[in-house]
Amino acid sequence: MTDHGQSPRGFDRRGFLAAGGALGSAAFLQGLASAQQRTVHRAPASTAWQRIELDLVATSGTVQIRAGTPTNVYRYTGTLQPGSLGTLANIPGSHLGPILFARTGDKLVTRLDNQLPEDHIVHFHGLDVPPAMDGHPMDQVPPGGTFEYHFRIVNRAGTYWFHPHTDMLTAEPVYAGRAGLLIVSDDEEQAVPLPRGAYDIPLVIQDRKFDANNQFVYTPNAIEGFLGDRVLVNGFENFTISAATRVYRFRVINGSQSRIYKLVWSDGTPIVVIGSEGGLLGAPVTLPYLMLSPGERVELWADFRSKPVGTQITLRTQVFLGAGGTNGQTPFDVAFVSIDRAEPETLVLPPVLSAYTPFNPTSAVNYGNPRVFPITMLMGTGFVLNGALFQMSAVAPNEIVKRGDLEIIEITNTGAPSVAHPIHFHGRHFQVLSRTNVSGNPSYYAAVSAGFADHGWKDTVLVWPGERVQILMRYSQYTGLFLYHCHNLVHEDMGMMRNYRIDP
Ligand SMILES: [Cu+2]
Repeated sequence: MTDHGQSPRGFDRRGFLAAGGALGSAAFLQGLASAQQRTVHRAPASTAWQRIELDLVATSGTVQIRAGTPTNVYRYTGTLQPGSLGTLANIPGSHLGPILFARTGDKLVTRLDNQLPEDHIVHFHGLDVPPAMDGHPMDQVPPGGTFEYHFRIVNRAGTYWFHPHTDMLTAEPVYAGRAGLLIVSDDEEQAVPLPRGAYDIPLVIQDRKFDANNQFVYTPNAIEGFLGDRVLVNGFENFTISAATRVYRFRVINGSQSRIYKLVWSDGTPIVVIGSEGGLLGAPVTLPYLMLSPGERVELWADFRSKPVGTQITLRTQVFLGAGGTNGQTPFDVAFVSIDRAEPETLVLPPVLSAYTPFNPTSAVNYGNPRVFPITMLMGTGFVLNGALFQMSAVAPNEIVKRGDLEIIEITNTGAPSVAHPIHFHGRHFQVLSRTNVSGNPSYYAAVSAGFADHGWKDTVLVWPGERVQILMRYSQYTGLFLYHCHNLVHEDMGMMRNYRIDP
C-alpha cells in the first residue's frame, strides 16, 4: 500500500480513499480469480450438463464504499445448493453481485426470495428463455414472496447479467445496488487461447451520487434520466487493477441508469473489442474509442506486455455532445491499471475468435418492408416506443411475430427530442444491420459514430438522436410475450417499454 498521506498518521482523506479503493479492488480480483479457476476445471459441457441450484435473496444491507459512514444498499445475496457444480463468487465489500459462472447447457434453478418491502422480480438479461422465466413484471412477487426460475442455459458463452424488472420499479433498485453477473462458458470459447482466471476481469461501470453522509442520492428526470457525479466500477471508487505485463480480458458492462460512455485508454492505445453481449465476435475489431450505453457489454483485449513496470494507464470516458441533457458532457476516469510486475506472456490476439455468420438481410421474411418501431414522445408522459406507453399484457398488431422468423426491425429516433436511447430486446440476440443519420447534428454524430458497439451478437443497441437503425433478429423458438424497451432505466420505468408476442 502506498502512503499518500500528509497528516502525521499518514492517512489524509485522499490517501485513505485511494488505498481503500485499491484494497477493495484487490479483494474483488482475488476472489474472482479463485472462482474462475474452480470453474474452468469442470467437466466439459459436451459430456454432461450440470444442475445449478441458486438461492438468490433480494435484501438490503450496508457496504463500506467510502471512508466514514457505510452506504445503505439493496443487494442480492446468493448461495449455491450443495451438489451444484456451477461456481458462485460473492464480492466482498461491494453492493454488486453475486457472480455466477456456468456453462452452456447447464440447467439453472434459481429461487428468488424477496425480503424487501416492495414487489420484485429478476430478469436474466441476455438469456433466451421461455417467457414465464424471463422476469416479466406480470410475475413480480410481493414482499416475502418467492419465485422459482428453472431453465436451461441455451445461450453461447458470454457475459450476461441479472437485475430487477419490476413494473415502474427497476431503475431505483438497480441504482440502490441490485445487479449480478452470469458468466457463461462453452467448448468453443474454452478452445480459444484467451486470458483466463486472474487475467479475465469483469468491469461493471455505474455512476452514482453520494450525499455528505455517504448515502446514494437519486435525482432522475424524464429527459436524461439519472446522471451521477462519480463512476464506480464493481461497486468501488477508484477501482484499480494491479496488473502484470500480460494480456487482459476485460468484460465491460454498462450497468448505469442512463450514462453513456465514450471509452478510451489514456495512453492512446486503440480499443480492441473481442466480444459483445452475446459472447465472442467472429474476429477482433479495433476502434479509436468505444461508445457503451446502459445494458451494452463488450469484451476487450488489453495487451500490456510492452508497458514498462511502473506504467499507469487509465480507462477514461471522453466528452461528447448531443446524447441528451448533460449525458456525455463530463469526462471521468473510470478504472485504473497499475502495471506493477513483469510476467512472461505468450498469448497472441487470435485472428479468428468464433464461428460467426452475419445474417443475409435478403433472407429476412420482411426484406424491403422492415418492422418499424419509432421512438417518440407522448406529451405529458415521456418517451415511448411504437407510439404507446407500456401495457402489462397488451400488444399492438405490429408487435406480433412468428417463432423462428428472421426479420429486419427498424428503430427510428427522428420524432422526439434529441436524446439517445439504448434499446434492448428480450429473447434472442440480434445483429446490427445498418445505421443512417437522418436528422441528427452531423458534427455531434461524427464524434461518436466510429465507436458504436455494433459488432457480433447484440441484445441492446444504442440509437442516436436523428438515427434510423436496422437490426436483424431471428425470433426465439419460445412463444409468448417478450419485452423490448429502453435501457435508460428511468425511461423504462416511465413506460418506454412494450411487449412483443411470438406466435407459433
Ligand atoms: Cu430511452
